[in-house]
Amino acid sequence: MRIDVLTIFPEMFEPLLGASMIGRARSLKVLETQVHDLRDWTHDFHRTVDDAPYGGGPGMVMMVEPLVRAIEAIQALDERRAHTIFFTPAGVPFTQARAGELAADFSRLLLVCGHYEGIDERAYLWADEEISIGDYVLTGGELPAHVLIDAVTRLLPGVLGDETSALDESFMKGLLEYPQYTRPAQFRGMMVPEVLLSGHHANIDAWRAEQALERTRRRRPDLLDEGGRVDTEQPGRRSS
Ligand code: 4GS
Repeated sequence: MRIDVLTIFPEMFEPLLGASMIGRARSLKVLETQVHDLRDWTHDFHRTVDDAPYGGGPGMVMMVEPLVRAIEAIQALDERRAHTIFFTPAGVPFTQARAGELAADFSRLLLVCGHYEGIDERAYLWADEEISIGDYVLTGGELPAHVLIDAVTRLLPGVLGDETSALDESFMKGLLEYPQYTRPAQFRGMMVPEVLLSGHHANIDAWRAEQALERTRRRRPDLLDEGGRVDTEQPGRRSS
């Protein structure tokens, strides 16, 4: 997959894109990233990308002209069409299911990071999709872009080892994770649950399933349906 990012803070991307899983995906050539400075598409001496809102009010608005020039120029850098995503609290809430679809359905994404109070409404005509990463207000779309890149990259074929398949494809899909333990077996008087030390795999699987379900009931009942079962009708869940 190729991911292009359009931002006024390109320097925010290089460190995170080089680290951890995303760095590995790039080394493996599973992921290619290109970060673009929106100011490269301004024409004035001060490289202006924002202006005061029509109608008055606080703050500044991101101008449509540099944004659209940039999007069209970046589109033309590759023959694959880039599925273009804008980040805004007014977007569709981002989910694991959407991350999976983006990883599976597109070979190229263009992530547009807004700043200031907002983006000139006319620029949204160039968005294929508007995504929100949660109900809070950030200073810019850069952190949402990082969140999306991280969530999508780990789902690209070959990026993770065995780790994913076991957990993500299991009967515990749609539930919170069961509690995990590693050595030592006793820490300050706290024991690892006996069943995990037993080596009895059927019992261990049953215990984990029960724990995942119980934890989901207590902490995230919204993920379950009326009967307290995994809700396959959840908007964020994939039915397949
Ligand atoms: C989000 C969010 C966000 C909104 C960007 C105010 C700067 C800011 N974007 N999910 N202008 N939450 N964007 O807070 O996606």
